[in-house]
Amino acid sequence: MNNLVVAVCLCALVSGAAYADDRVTSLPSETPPTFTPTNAGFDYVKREEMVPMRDGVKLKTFILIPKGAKNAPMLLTRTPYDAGNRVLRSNSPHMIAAVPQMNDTAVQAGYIIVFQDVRGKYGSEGDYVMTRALRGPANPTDNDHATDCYDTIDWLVKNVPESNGRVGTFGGSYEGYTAVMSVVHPHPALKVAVPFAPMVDGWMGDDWFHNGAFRQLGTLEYTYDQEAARKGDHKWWSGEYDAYDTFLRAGSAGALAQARGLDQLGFWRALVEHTSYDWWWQAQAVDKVLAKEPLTVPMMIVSGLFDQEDIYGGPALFKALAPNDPRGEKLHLVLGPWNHGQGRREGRALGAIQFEGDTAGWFRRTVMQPFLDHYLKDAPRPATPRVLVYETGANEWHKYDNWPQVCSDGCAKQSRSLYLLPGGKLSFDAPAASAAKYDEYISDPAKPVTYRERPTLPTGAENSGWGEWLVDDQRYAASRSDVLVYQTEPLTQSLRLAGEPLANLFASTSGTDADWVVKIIDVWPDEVQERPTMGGFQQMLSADIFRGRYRTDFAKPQPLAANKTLQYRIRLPQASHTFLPGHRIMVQIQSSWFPLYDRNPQTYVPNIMVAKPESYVKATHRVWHAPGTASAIELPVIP
Ligand code: PG9
Repeated sequence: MNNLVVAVCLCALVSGAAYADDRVTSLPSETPPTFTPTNAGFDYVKREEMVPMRDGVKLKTFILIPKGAKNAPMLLTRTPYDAGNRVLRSNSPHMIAAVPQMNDTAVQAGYIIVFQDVRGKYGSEGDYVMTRALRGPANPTDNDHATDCYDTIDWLVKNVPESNGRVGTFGGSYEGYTAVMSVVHPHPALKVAVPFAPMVDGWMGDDWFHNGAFRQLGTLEYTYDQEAARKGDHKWWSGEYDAYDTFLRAGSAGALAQARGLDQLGFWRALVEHTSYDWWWQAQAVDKVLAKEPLTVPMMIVSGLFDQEDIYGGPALFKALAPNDPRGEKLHLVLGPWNHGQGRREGRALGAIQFEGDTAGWFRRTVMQPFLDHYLKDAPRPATPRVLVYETGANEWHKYDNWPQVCSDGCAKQSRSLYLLPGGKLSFDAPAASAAKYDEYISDPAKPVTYRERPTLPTGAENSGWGEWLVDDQRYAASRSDVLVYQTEPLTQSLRLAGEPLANLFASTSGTDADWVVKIIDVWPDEVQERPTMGGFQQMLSADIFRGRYRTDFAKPQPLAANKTLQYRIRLPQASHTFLPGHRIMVQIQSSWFPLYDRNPQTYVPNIMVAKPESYVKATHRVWHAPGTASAIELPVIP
C-alpha cells in the first residue's frame, strides 16, 4: 500500500468523511479476505471441530495429529479451562511444546492428543454448570460428563481416520474430575483413564470445604472466574495485597460474595444453601457414586501427598473402588511427593523440601506411559504396581498391594497412638494422672491464626507460593500463644509412616462452636550440615481442619455444649514419610487457618457463610491430656 493511500484512509477515519475514492475502496481487496495459515514445518496437524452431543449441543474440540500418524491411540482431555489455550502452551511447530507438559510422554509415543471445552465453556455450546454432577438427584438433566464423553468418543472413533479406534481419558484436577466420570457407562472404545489429582468430594476434603470448614480463599475467586462468563471475561479483583485484609474486613464469606455479586451465580447460591454434608453433596461424591458401578475401565489414579487443592479425592476414590477390583487388575494408585500440579509437571522439590531427581517426569516415563501403551497400543503388560507411593524423608518409592497400609479402622495394620502430654511433650506412652489435665488458649476471631506467614497473597497472584503452603516452615505458628505445640525428644531410630493418621482429640470450648486444626510436623535437627538453612525447620506432613458442629454427624450440625470435654475423631490426609534419627515429631493444634478457611464465629449460628459481626466472639479452648481424656494422634507406623 502506498503512502498516499494510507494518508487518505487515515484522513477518512479521523474525519469520519464518507466519500467515494477508488483508491480507498480498493483497500479491502489488498487485504486477503481470509488468511489461511500454512503449517509447513509443523510436526502435527491441528483440527478444530464442533462435535455433536446426543441433545444437539456441539462441543469445541481440538485434535492434534502427529504428521503421518497411522493407527495412533487418542488421549482425550475435557476441560473448563479453554481447550484452545491448553493446546497452545507454546506457539510452536512442535506438538510436544504446544500441548501441556503432562502430555509429553504420549506425544513422544506418537499419540493423537484431543482437548475439548466442556459444555458451556469457551467454544462449546450449551449451559455451564460448575462441576456438573452425574445424572441423578443433583443433576436432573439428561446429560453429564459421562454422556458428553461417551458421545465425544463415539464421534472421534468414526471421524479420526489416523486413529486406531482406542481412547484414553486423561487430565488433572477438574480435568481429572471429567476423566473419572468417563468410566461411568463407558464407550467401548474407552480403554483406560488416568485422572491426576481429581476433585472427588468437594465437601469432605477437596476444593470447597474440609470437614465442613469453608475454603473461602480460592473458592470465591474461582467461582467468579468460572461462572460469571463463558470465556472467563470477568476476573475477580482485589484492592489489597494481602488477602488476609480482604477477608477480615469483609466479615463473613457471604458478605464478601454479596459485595462482588456472587449471589447471581448458581454454584455460589448452592454453596450457601448446602453448607452441611446433605443429600446434594452426598449425591455428587464421586467415590460413593462410582463405588456402586462396576469397574470396567482400567484406571490409574495419580495424586500428590501435598496437594493444596484436592488432597482427599485420589486416595478416597481408590479406597472406594478397590473392593470392585479384588484381584488388583484394573485399579492403581500413585501417590507422589507433589502439590496439585506437580505430577503433571516436574517433581524435584516442593518449597524447601527436595526429592530424589525429577520424580514426576520419572513416573510419567517409566510407570504411566507403559501402562497407557499396554491398553491403547497392545504393548506388553508392564508390571504396574497396584499402589506406588513416594516416601519423603527416606526419598524412595515403595510398591504396595493396597493403601492405606496402616490406619485407625478398616485396615489390616492398626495405627499407634502418640499421646499429647503436659509440658508440650509427645510420647507413645499414655499420660499418667497429674494436676495438669489440659492446655488452653484464647481463640480470637479478630486475630485468627493464618494458614501461612503473612502476607497471604491471593491464590492466583504471581509468586503467591500457593502451591507450596502445605510444606511451609511452621515456626511462624509455633511461636503464637494461640497455637499448642507438643513434641518428642529427638528420635534415636527412624520412624516410618504409611497411611492415614487420625487425631483423637478431647477438647472443650467456652463457646458453642469451634474449629480444630491438627498438624503433624517433622522438626529437623538444629544443625543440618549439608543444608544449614534447614536447621530447626518445621516440615508439615499431614494436617487438616475440622468444624466442631459436625462432631457427631456431617449432615446434621449441632451446637457444642459449652465447657464440656468432647471427643473428636479427625481423619488427616495420607502420610508417607520417614522421620530420620535426630528429627522430632511435633503436633500443633490451633483453631483457625485464615484466610484460607472462613472463621468460625465460635457462637453457634445456623449458617456461618452469613454470620453477623456480633456473632464472632473470643473463646477459651482446652485440649485435654488426662487419663480418660487422653488426646492422641493415631499414627500409621510401619512396624
Ligand atoms: N482444583 C481445581 C478444581 C477442580 C475441580 C473442580 C473445581 C476446581 C482445579 O485445579 O481444576
